[in-house]
Amino acid sequence: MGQKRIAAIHDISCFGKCSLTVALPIISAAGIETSVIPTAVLSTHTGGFTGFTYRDLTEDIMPVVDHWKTLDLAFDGIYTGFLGSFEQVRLIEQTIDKLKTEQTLVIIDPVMADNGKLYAIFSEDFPEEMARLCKKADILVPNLTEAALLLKEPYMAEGTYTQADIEGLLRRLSDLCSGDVVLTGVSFAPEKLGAAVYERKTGRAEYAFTRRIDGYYHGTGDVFASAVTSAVLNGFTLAQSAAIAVDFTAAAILRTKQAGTDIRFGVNFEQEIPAFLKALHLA
Ligand code: PXL
Repeated sequence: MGQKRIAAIHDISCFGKCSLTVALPIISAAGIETSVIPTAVLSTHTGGFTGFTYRDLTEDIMPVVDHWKTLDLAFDGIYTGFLGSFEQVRLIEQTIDKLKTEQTLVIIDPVMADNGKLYAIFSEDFPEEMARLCKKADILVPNLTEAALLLKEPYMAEGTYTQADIEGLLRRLSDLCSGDVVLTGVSFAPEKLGAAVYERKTGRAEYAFTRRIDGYYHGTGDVFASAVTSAVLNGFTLAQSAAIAVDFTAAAILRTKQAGTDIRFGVNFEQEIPAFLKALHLA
């Protein structure tokens, strides 16, 4: 069987483990060739650090795509995350149009917000732009804050929503993208946290929960979405993929918490890769 290939389109945050420094090792470890389009190079991610450098690579995106087009490359997946500007969002829409074929699964993590708040670097009109890109997703992977912003609905804080609320949100997100949805940060009980999955073809919602580990660790959304991407491209159902990704992410967070690491420094997903590969039946 031929090896699967994806294009991962994110920034490189040189320190702090998120975006490409997470996507590349995780998806590669899962046996998938991971081509990259770096959208920017930062000294660190923007979550909790000040004074970080930011080298914008917007001008390089389309020349990379156009060169790839001359090579007749086929992609089984296109996976996008953090995008730094309106222009980048538009260029990634064009990139998907150029690189996607019938076999390509488009996975979009609309990175822009958490805990009820838009990240400070984005303007209030950014979510509308991101919502347009999300229409191209076969699998959309937002958290609850991003879901609310994409749908222009009030954010539902934990403890204020029911299962019916979540399932309504899943359906509206699926209508937005005409695809499947994995919604992260869902909790119906204080000691459990996880993801809700909606497959458009069955119209059914499923859940994957794990024991909650207190503390907000940076980059966990990228670890999760990279793991979902890895599992789906290895042939697992979306619900199975979400369960594998929830377990992998939670194990990495627990290991990091036990080590007492600064929450800005990212999670120790590297030492959970052997268990992740076992869950994927690759080891
Ligand atoms: O983890 C998402 C992410 C990716 N890249 C950059 C970020 C963030 C979140 O803040 O700042 C540069």
